[in-house]
Amino acid sequence: MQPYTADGLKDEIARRLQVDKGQKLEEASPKDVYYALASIVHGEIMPSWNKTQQKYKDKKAKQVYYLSMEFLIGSLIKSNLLNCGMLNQTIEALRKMGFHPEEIFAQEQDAALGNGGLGRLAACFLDSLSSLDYPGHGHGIRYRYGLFEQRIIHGNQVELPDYWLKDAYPWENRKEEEAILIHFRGEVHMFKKNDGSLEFKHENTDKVMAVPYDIPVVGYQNSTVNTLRLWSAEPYFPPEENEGQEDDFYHDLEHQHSIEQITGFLYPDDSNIEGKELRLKQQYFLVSSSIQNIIRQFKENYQLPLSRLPEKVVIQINDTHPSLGIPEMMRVLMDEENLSWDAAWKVTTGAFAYTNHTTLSEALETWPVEMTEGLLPRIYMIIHEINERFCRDLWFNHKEKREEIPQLAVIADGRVHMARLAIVGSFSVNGVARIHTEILKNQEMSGFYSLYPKKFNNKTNGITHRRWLLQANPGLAGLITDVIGPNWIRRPKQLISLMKYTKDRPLLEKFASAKQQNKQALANFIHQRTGIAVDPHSIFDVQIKRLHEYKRQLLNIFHVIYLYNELKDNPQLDVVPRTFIFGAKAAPSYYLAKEIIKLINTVASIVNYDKDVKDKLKVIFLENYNVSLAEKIIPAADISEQISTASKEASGTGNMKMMMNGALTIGTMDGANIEIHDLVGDDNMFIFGLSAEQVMDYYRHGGYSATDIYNTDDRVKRILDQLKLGEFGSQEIEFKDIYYNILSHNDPYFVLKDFEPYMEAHEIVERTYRDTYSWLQKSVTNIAYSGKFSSDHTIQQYATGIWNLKQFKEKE
Ligand code: 26Q
Repeated sequence: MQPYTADGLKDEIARRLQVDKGQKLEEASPKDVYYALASIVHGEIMPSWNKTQQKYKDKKAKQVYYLSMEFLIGSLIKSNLLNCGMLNQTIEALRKMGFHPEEIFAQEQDAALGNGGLGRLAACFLDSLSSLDYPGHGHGIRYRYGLFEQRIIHGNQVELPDYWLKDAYPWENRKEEEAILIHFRGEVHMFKKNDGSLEFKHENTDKVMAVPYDIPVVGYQNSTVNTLRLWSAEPYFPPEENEGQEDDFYHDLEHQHSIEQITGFLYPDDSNIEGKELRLKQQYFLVSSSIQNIIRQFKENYQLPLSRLPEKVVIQINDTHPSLGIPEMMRVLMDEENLSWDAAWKVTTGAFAYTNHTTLSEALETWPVEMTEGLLPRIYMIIHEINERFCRDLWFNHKEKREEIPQLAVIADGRVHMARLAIVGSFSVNGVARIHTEILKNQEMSGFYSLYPKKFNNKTNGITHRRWLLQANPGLAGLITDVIGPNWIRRPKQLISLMKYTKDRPLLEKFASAKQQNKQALANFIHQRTGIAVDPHSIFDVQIKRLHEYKRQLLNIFHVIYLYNELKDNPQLDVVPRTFIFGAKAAPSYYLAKEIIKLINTVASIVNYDKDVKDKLKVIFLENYNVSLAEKIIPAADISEQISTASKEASGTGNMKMMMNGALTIGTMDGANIEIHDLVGDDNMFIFGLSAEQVMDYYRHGGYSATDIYNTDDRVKRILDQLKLGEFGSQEIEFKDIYYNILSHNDPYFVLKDFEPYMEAHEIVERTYRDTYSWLQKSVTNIAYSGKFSSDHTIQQYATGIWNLKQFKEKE
């Protein structure tokens, strides 16, 4: 890519404004400048993009396709500039032009095409694939509406539509000529062919066009540009029916509308999922487009028989959401390419690999047989056959499994079990953190593990250190480079060299000052957004993630209420000032989660204006938590709250982001917290609470009574009574449902059970913070060990352990 100087860039922006819009620089709005800049960057990316794709073709490289219903990519302008090596010049050019660079960058709408961890993971993986020169692409859906925008009104979450495509999206290229036809409903007819084999014809179908929009995925200063291909649903007009249809105008409009609905919006829930038919349509739409596309490209580019597809193609499915890709590949290979069942099965199971992201039973996908069969009759036949053959194999070849067949069958209780389909149809099944994979193997999926022990493997999640450190925290990143040189940027594990400096006091001061600047910036932002002045020298205690009972934001706010009560009783109490920062969206239909949001906001509205606790305690709920907001909060965090009920959080990735930015974790032994603990130990994080084994034991044998704790711990009783009696806010605002959920449902997430150890852990946090020097040592230790959680490392593990994929480093 051609390096621009700041002046060159400035001239080019001015020239584009003139040529494209007839504008002088003085007349240009921040949005005009953003578009001019994005078009320059896109122009820079284009040649490398074409070259990369041509190289893959010429060299017949093996490629990985990451299929996901979600890609939470956020904003791309800064990361594209960074990866093209243009970020510093751009910042300088914009300043010279009299603009605030961040204001220009903020013109881009976040692409919120995901709910949370799973979607963001997919985005980090794409960044690492390109940055490590792996031939790897994403396939997803171009939702017209992304995850809802959250407003907090009188403490309540209100959802607004996220019409992110209102203004043109500068990074996408529509590829109409590569559109693919998708079939729903219709009838399947069976014929006997001359050789005696059966032929299936799927007829009278509802047809939908899948039109791809390609977004470049730019590697970090390496000229590799892969593709994120997002599919959009459009009506299909058969060539012969193009004219003379005026009669049906309104009928056609209605039809068109119902088709465009398929890619209309992202479903906003990530647990307690409802089996809505439109969601199933979306899933099949994604996999049918992607699989047909993959097979078409394989035939065009490789000149190999389809039996050899697994040598050149591997398909990773992000949870079970794309698991219909398995029967879809069978369909294409048999019905369109004339492979036998056995040959098609060998190809399919050689190409698919499945990642599981949850053990929560509410979040495991199953679809009613009637719905599946009605919408996808041919696909259902194939799933049925997969199930028959699988169950027959169990019956005849695994006699010890006969009794377990109902728990293993792909179709059971009138439903299709997607995780079972994914396991049976894939050569690899992985969990996303060590403990999560162990739970899959030994509990949730033990029946399958004993059947296919070699399929199961762990791939601990990771995050891209380029976005989450280099780009989001330039102050800290610059300091690190000053200390250990720039090699950590390409080799993040080299952050470990920082361990040589943990006793260097003057240097630790510099780390402190980098953090302080970020805290000041966040304090300014909070003031501008909420009107509340927070003390930038207080401990910034951060919990940012989707709102879920198992993530236990409730435990956090109970701690806040406890501190508040203490300060009310004794306003002179000597405490280190704290600012509790929350960001969380609740699924719109998740009542209790919304009540917890209301509670946090209600507590905030009392605490923040109470003179007795002034300067000692602040509670900030930042609305509309998204990728861009995360980039502002994470660099400023002192404490990272990772307090899920042990065994429930598959991995977590926010924990890694905050660690990499020098925050200390307070957390349970759950998900990737355990692997953070492996690295930094008890001295450098605050572990508390029940272990996963204890939690699972309680579930199995009972034995814990929430009421006992309520009756014996005065602090707990006081808090719960305050909720019940409406002591927070007015009498109208009371939190009886939270109260009863804990006491009548026996506290299913062990909030009361872990209350005491959590309070103790927070006391240790406070004591540790008072010793600035020791705190800084721990902070730098966390940064030093965080390189292992770069998604570069994770992707290397996928590439060698599952995909058998080679880095494609071919010099021009
Ligand atoms: C499924 C069917 C119908 C509607 C919605 C869904 C659906 C959508 C999203 C189900 C689940 C999700 C998202 C799950 C998720 O984000 N899981 C998180 O994945 C992270 C990456 O592996 C982990 O770090 C987190 O621990 C896990 O909670």
